[in-house]
Amino acid sequence: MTMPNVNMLNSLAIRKALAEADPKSQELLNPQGPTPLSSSTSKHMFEGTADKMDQAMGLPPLDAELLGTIVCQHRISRIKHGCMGNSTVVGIRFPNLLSCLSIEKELAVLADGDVQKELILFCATREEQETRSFKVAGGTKKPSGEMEKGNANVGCDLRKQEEVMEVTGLGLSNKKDENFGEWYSEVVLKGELIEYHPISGCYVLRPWTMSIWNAMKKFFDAEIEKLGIVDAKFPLFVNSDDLRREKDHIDGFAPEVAWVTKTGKSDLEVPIAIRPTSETVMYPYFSKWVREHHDLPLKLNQWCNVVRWEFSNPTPFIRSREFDWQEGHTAFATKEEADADVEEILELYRRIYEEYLAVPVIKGKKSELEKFSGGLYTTTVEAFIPNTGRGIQGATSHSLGQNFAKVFNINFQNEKGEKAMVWQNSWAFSTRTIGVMVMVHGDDKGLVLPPKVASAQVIVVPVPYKDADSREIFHACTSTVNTLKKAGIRVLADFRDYSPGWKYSHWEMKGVPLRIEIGPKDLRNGQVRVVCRDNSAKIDVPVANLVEQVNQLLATIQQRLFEVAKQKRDACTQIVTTWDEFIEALGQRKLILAPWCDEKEVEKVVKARTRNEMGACKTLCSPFEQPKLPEGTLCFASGKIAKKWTYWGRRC
Ligand code: 87F
Repeated sequence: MTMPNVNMLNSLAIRKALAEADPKSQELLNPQGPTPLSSSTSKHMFEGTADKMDQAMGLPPLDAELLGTIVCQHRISRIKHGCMGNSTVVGIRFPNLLSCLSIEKELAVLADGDVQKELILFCATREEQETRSFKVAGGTKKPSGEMEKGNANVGCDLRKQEEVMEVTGLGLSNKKDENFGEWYSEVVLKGELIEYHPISGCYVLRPWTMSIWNAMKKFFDAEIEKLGIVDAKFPLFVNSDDLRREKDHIDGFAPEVAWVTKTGKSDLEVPIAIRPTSETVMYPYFSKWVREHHDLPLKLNQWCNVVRWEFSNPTPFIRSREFDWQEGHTAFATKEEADADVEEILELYRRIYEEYLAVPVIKGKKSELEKFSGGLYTTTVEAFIPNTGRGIQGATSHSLGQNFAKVFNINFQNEKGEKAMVWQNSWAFSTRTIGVMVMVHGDDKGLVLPPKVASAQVIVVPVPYKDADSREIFHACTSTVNTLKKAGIRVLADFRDYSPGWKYSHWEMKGVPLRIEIGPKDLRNGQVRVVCRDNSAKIDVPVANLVEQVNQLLATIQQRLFEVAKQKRDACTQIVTTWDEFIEALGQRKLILAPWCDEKEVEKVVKARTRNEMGACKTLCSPFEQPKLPEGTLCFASGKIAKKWTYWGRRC
């Protein structure tokens, strides 16, 4: 017997079932009136067959009235109908979750997003052996203000799709090259990195994120300990007088500071700021603790969250109103020591990006316009996102000079017995690192995690076959997990009652670097099949060499991710020497390297002249590694003598 067209059949069968149960529901599903039912969808066609299948699968009988039978994904299902408050309820028995997807989409379309016409689908699956419910209309709305421009945000529709796809493992609905912003939103949500929160710009960081963050934290903690930097914890709140003490510092940032103005029903006499950064929280204590040269250097680090009330489009990890970071604050007796600290920390940031996240960065110095206004100079690691053609500041290490020391009276008696002011630095990297990593490596199947930061480096999936002994396969999986664990490899096995294909998609979405599949043939041959997440390469590995080969493959993936990302970035880099070349390269979304006179006013002019719908072009940094600048080379923008090569681009 040939199966009728699945989509058409779903629609017709639902209409028929609902019409029979409740004439009003026909209106709901088809405002134009009833749809004639083709003979192939006759209610009686499959009668009895579904019950037999249920029995064979050991499913309990459905206790609602049987209204119809449909064919979905070549499987036989049963449809039931009822009411729940304002909602129309459709109960469908499916043998598996996959078969539920097409019908659910159909219902979503018919319900047309109208909450009054909310449809709830109940689906008993073979995998779950229980009823699941999906809202196919209405759904949880994202906080307002996160839907604009359809860029890095997810709306109701996406949320709805997500509910469907999460259980079906069918993957992403946006492609990285076609719809980058939406692709990113989907990946961070479905990769189980974040969850949305009702307050716009705030996100739940899920365990999958925190393990990435903790891998970086572990590295950084060990390195700063070697440098004699110690941890401290300062309060979340800033006294408003302290916040305003360093005027240069706070002026430009004031609109982003969040204030506590009330407790319960009473207004606070003096509002309290929530830390956007901790200079003004910490430095009154620096002033107290530093008395003479033996108290120096003072080198503190704190891991904490900060709040900056951003007004531009919030994007998970990249631009959020609350984020986690480490902030380091150091004070020295001499400028030389302070300069060395700025450099040492910047090198650690480079290593986090390049060695852990496999993201190439450029180390350099910020222009006067782009530096932290409260400091002397700012150094940075700059990343680039080829898909958007935008640069992104990865982490910064600032020389504060003596600006804050003056304002907060951080003085000491030097070796000669004279009064002197300290030299200070501050530096930070934040959870933005994770967003950059996702943007650089993710693909159309989801996250791609570098092995060094992946919570699970290997996922083991049993692939049982009908006639084969599944117990033996499960046993081989467990022993694979134990062997790898013993060798210090982070490994999980997925023994859930889903199909292997579903599990593949699920763990690909979550970006696990290696998948090990074990089926009957592998058992017979004393091997396992290893699949690389980044390039889909498949390798049969003898069980005897497992640990060695897995370690090797993880190292290869780590390296390959970096190399591929670097090649892509380099392919987007354009050297220009004239204004016309500059504008052309900007239009092509390039990372631009140009000879520059290093004048603040000239940067302002370039920014103004490139301000269009894509956003103004800024300096990203002047790289420490400077290409040769032949004498007499002119600035691409002003025509004056160029002082240095500088990277320019639009910013994320
Ligand atoms: C927003 C509101 C208030 C950035 C802000 O980069 C103040 C600020 O001071 C602010 N946004 N900044 C600059 C932060 C400088 C700095 N502080 C410690 C760092 C690294 C670590």
